[in-house]
Amino acid sequence: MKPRILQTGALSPGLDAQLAEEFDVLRLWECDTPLAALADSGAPVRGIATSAPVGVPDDLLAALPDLEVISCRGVGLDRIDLASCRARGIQVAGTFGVLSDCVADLALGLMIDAARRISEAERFVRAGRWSREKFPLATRISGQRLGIVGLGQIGQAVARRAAAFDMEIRYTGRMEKIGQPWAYEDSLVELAAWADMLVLTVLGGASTEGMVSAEVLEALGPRGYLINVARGSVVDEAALLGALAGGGIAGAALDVFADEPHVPEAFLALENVVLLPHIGSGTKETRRDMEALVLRNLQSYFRTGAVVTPAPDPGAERVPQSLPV
Ligand code: 8YV
Repeated sequence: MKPRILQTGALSPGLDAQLAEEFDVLRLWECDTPLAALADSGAPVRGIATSAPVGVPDDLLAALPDLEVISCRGVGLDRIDLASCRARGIQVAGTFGVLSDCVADLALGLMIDAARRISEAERFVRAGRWSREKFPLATRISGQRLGIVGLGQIGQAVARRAAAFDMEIRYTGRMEKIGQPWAYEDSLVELAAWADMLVLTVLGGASTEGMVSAEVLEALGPRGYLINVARGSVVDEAALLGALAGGGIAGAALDVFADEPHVPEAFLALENVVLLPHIGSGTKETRRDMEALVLRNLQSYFRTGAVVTPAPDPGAERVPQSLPV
């Protein structure tokens, strides 16, 4: 008999089909009343396939007493209660190792875009302004100072790329990483004060919520740029809007927002911010690899009792979630 799993939302036509072939899948997003559907679901639900932006709502987790494994497409597991999974012996897997390059590529793209004003210049040409006006000078990124917040796999991939631009690199995080060539700075405010560009690659969740505060932005200063490819929750968005509108920082480039897919209206009116719809891992190649790993983690669990790419130790890093009513 195929193991019964629950899928929180559509992932991709290919992966959805593969999951349906290997498992007895309860497609939660197609149920009008999800919790009631669980009650009538027949065999006990032993696994979940989900994605990072959806995670596993707390009331869903609580409603699945037989759950053994969660396989998540993505590495940001801040929407899954890892501590309670651990307490219940539920294995949680993310797609670690296959998306770092893509997210780091995008971070570099955003650094260059923000400083060289690429998106703004493109809007300028499209608006037919080139024949009448001069586009203002931008800022060089080669040789500038880069502060990385969170030197995990993605942060390190950003650092390696930035080194090729002769950037001077420092980082901050929960602790100094032994064996890294980059200088560690334990204060985020100090790092921001030193840096020309601050790139966020840190985990989301309670421990990092709002850590890029008005004080950090003030330290970054009127010549500084903020790049966020981590989680919107890491930044105090109201403070960022104020800093961008008032010249407190030079510019920003954001792939993530606190309440996706809603982007605060005030950002749209600003020229000095690049806005993207959370596309860090959004390439055909990386999504293919992520999806293969979502499937492999479930297959491996049901064949051997262990997922392939487990979540690292849980902190209290999560946002409380609930199912839509
Ligand atoms: C998402 C992400 O997985 O890895 C993460 O934490 O946020 C992304 O890669 C992606 O949006 C697809 O769900």
